[in-house]
Amino acid sequence: MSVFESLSDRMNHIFSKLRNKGKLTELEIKQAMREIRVALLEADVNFGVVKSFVASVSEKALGEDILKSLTPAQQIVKIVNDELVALMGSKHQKLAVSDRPPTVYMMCGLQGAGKTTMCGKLALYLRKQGKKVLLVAADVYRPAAIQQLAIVGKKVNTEVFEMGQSDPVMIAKEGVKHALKNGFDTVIIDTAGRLHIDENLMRELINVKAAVSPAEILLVVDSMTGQDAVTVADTFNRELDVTGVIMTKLDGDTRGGAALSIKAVTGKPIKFSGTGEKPEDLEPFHPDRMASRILGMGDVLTLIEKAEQAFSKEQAENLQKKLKANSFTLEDYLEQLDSVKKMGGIGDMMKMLPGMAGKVKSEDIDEGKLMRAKVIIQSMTPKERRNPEIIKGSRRKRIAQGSGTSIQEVNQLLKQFEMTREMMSRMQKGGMKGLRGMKGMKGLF
Ligand SMILES: Nc1nc2c(ncn2[C@@H]2O[C@H](COP(=O)(O)OP(=O)(O)O)[C@@H](O)[C@H]2O)c(=O)[nH]1
Ligand SMILES: [Mg+2]
Repeated sequence: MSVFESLSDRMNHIFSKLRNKGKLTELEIKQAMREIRVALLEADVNFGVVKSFVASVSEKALGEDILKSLTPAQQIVKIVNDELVALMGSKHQKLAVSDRPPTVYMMCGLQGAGKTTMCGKLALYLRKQGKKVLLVAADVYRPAAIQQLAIVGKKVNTEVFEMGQSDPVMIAKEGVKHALKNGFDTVIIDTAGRLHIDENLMRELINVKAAVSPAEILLVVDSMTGQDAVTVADTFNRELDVTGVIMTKLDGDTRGGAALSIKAVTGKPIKFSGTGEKPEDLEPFHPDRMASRILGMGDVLTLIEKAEQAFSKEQAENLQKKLKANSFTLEDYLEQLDSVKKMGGIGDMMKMLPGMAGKVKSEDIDEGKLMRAKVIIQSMTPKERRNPEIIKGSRRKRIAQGSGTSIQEVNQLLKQFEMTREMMSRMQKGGMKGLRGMKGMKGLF
């Protein structure tokens, strides 16, 4: 399951009912608005947010031009889309950068929200943009927390500044000094959390803030905690005047209520989301792309960005040449399967394709199948991999035996390969549009 999956399902259902009707009466539109309201509440969106959202969509949807229009359903989808985008903050908000280096980002949030993990993700993200990043360990209450940041830093090849369990305010200051002296242009400060908001914690954070004047105070909240995350965000924001929110564990949040409520409740934008435990599992938060996902229109831009990260440039160019020459082989397919794995698995990818969000369920996607596909291809001779058409009956049997699979599975893999080849050559010619109308995408993997 991924974030917004159930909301996306509901929305799709509501809109497909509208589409089937053609012209709409006022009553039918009102009924749809009620259904949207229920869908949002079930997605755990803040009650007040739902109320004003539905009021605003209703007002526009019940306008004269929609009632008279020949394609009212489409126009209502557009209205809902625009309102969702506005609700989540309209545009992607980039991280601020200080005029005078170093730029300091201070993380805050409750214990377990994902601050330390996010420090590593941000460090990696910023390093890829050419920044020289220093991590500072200012969560001093547990020795394990400093150790954890040290491990995170090592994973992403980033220096960690620590002074053991001394005063967090002093550590933050010394960290910034260390950055200045050693040519780091960006400092990320990891701070302590508590299980609940408490006064001492807030005071400490306020002191750290005063000591280092951060360019951003980034509040990390766990999206799986739903409306609690919204309350926490509201409180932290009142005390600390944060500059942005980072929603973690979006991969485990099927409802998305917090992501949809936080901007409206706190007035502060979501800047990033965390989508897994690995350092690469970070996505800049784009309200328009999120709205697209909710409405089942896919998020091709994020997909392309992920692909760019996973495939090297040469790999992509090579692939293009092969597709043009029609010489895409099972060897290339094997390479592709590996890249797909790097991109975070097939399930997440497929859901970003237009029209697939409501159709592909996580349960449908069997990552084990991906592994078996690899084993099957590895059991073929190089000649077979390059000329899949020679793989007939006896060869199929040998391959099945060699890979510990069945002939059916070998057949299936060859069929998938053919389909992938077709899909890619269609994309090559007509972009994503070329995929429309292509049958059997669902069974692809
Ligand atoms: N699935 C998932 N787990 C995450 C994500 N971010 C953090 N975690 C996990 O959440 C737990 C707490 O994270 P940590 O960074 O130690 O939280 P902190 O107490 O705020 O520093 C760890 O087990 C992380 O691996 C995320 O985006 N997705
Ligand atoms: Mg931590």
